[in-house]
Amino acid sequence: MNPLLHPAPFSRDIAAEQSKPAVCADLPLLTRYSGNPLLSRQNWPYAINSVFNAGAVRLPDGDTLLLCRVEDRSGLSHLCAARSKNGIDGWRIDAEPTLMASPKQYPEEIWGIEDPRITYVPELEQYAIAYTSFARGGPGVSMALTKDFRSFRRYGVIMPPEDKDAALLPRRINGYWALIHRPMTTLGAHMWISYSPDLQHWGSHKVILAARRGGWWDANKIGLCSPPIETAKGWLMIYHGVRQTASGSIYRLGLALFDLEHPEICLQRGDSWIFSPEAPYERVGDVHDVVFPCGQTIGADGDSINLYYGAADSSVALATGSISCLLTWLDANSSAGDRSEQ
Ligand code: BMA
Repeated sequence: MNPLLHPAPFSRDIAAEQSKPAVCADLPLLTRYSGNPLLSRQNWPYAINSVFNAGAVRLPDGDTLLLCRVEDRSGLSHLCAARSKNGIDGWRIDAEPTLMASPKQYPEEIWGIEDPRITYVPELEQYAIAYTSFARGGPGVSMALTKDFRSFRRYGVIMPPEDKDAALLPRRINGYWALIHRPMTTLGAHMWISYSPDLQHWGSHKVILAARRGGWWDANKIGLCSPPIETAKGWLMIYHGVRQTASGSIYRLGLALFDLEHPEICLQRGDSWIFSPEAPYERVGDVHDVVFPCGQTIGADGDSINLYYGAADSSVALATGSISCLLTWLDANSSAGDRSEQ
């Protein structure tokens, strides 16, 4: 097993957490890289409109791979891989799209594919990519498996429209694969979990985190950001909340923690957001006031994280943080469980 792909043993996380609780209880928890944005239209080897919302993974050779959502000049999106030795600069971008929509085979992708979340699955020795496929019925969740980000086994739509913001957990839960996703239902835009014996057939659907109501920062619409991180305390989840205002939406980030063996149980949910559009490249772009992570990598210490996020639907940016700090902050700033009824 490649240690770069997996957090270090839990004991090390806990040790780090105990050594810095006072500092971690305060914001900011995520620090913007001073050279942001990392990637934008100008960096691309072919003509595009924008690049944003990238899935992320550390490859066995230590490289960071970003699978970026690229919007071409027809307005439709495809996925394109960029690789870097240090996850910061020196990006080597595929000369052509890495994964294109295939509408002949998958008509539900007729308007493109978007927002990939990558999970390395040790049992399969492959990466599972959950992405949004877009067509007349609206956005749905599709899945593909790959070993190398060069060839892909496509599963097609696994959650029909309207659904998006999905990621697979890296291991089975009680014998079943588990997918977090965000269907739009008559109940609203809440996060659900579904289980499958084979990655193709899904059931046992349950709401795991509901959008709050009224004046909350995460009222009415929430969704998963990067794939949940397994820690000794539970699955740590970064999610986005969408605030509707008179001048448009604001996409901000919050934290929640879920039970390791029963991930439908929310153990903690932060009351305030932890990251919000502030920098010019987050506030102004094709869609103003958006921070939208789809991936992170974890350092060799098992604690430091590089969070890669789309900024204003126009570029890819980086913020760094520490898993133990995020957990410590949750301890100090959450109500028990889910306060969505409040
Ligand atoms: C969401 C998704 C994201 C996008 C965000 C802001 O609904 O479509 O791809 O970044 O809106 O436009």
